[in-house]
Amino acid sequence: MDKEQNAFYERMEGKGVTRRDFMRYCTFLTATMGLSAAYVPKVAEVFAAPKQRPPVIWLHFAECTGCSEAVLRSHYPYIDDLVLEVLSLEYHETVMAAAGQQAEDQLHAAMKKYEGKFICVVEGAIATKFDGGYGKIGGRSFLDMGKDVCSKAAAVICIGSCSSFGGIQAAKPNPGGYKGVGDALGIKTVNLPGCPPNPVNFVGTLVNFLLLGKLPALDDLGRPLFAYGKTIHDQCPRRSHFENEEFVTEFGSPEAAMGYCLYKMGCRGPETFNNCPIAKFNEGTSFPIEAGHPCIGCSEPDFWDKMTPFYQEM
Ligand code: FSX
Ligand code: SF4
Ligand code: F3S
Repeated sequence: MDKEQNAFYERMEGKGVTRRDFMRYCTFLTATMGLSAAYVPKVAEVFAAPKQRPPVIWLHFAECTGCSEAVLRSHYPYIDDLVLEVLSLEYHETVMAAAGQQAEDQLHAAMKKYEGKFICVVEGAIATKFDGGYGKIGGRSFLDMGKDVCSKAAAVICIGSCSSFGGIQAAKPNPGGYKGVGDALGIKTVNLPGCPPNPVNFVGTLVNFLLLGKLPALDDLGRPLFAYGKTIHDQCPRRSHFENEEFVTEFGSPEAAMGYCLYKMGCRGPETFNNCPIAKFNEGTSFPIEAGHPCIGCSEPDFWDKMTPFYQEM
C-alpha cells in the first residue's frame, strides 16, 4: 500500500471510521452499483488513491435543500468526507464559507478555470414562465444561471426529484412554469430523483464515472439503471408475506398474509422505480415501507399530482 492510501486510512481512522467499516461500505456501494465483488478493491481505491478529483459546481434552485442534507448529514461512514475526498467542490452555497459578491466571484472563477471539464450538480427546479421571473438569486433568474453554467459543464447531474422532474414547485397549478433542469434547458441530464434521493445513488454515480470513465447506463428518463431499474414493489420485503408459502401458512391464509402489505393504504410501490428496499436510508436502518408508511412514489415524475391523494388505493 502506498503512502497516499495509508494517509487516507489514517484520516478516516481519525474520524472514527475503521478500515473494516470503510471496506463494508465499499462492498455495499459496489453491490448497489450492480458490479461484482471483484470490483470492491477498485472501488476502495477510488476513495483511497484518487487518480483525479473532478471539479464540481453545485447549484441550488427551487427546492428545500433536503438533497444536500441527505448527502452531508449521512454520518456513518462519513459519506460527506468520502465525497469530498473524490471531488473538488468549487462552489456549493450551503457549505462554502464565501457569501455575497465573494461567492459570485468564486462561481465565475471556477467556471472559467474549468470550462468544459467540471461536473455541474443541480438541486432544485427552474421557473420557465415570465422569463424565469418566479425564481431568482441575487437578481438573476435560475433559468439564466442554468443556461450559463450547464452549457459549460462536462456533465449535469440532477440530484433529487425537483431538479430531475420539477418536484413540488411543478405541482398544479404551477404559475411559474417550473420544470426539471433537462426540460427547462432542453439538455440531457443524469437524473437521481427521490424527495430526498438516496445519497448512495449519488456516490455510486460518481464512483462509476471515476472508476469506469463513464456515466452509468441510464433509462429513458435519464435515471441510472443500477438504482432505478426495478420497482419498489419488485424488491419489497412485505411482498414476501403474500408470495411466500411459509408466510401464508404462518398467517393462516393468503388474504391474512396480504394484510401485511400497505397497498390498501395507498402504497405506490408498484408504480415507483427506485432501490429504497435495498439501499435504505440512515446508514441502512430502514425505508418508508419498512417503517410502516406506504411509498408515496417520491421519485416518480409529477408525483405530487399523479400519486395523490396519497392514502387512497390507486
Ligand atoms: Fe426537492 Fe432537494 Fe425534495 Fe427537498 O433540495 S427532491 S424538495 S427533499 O431537497 O430538491
Ligand atoms: Fe408492494 Fe407496497 Fe405492498 Fe410492498 S407494501 S408489496 S411495495 S404494494
Ligand atoms: Fe420515496 Fe417510496 Fe422510496 S416514497 S423514499 S420512493 S419507498
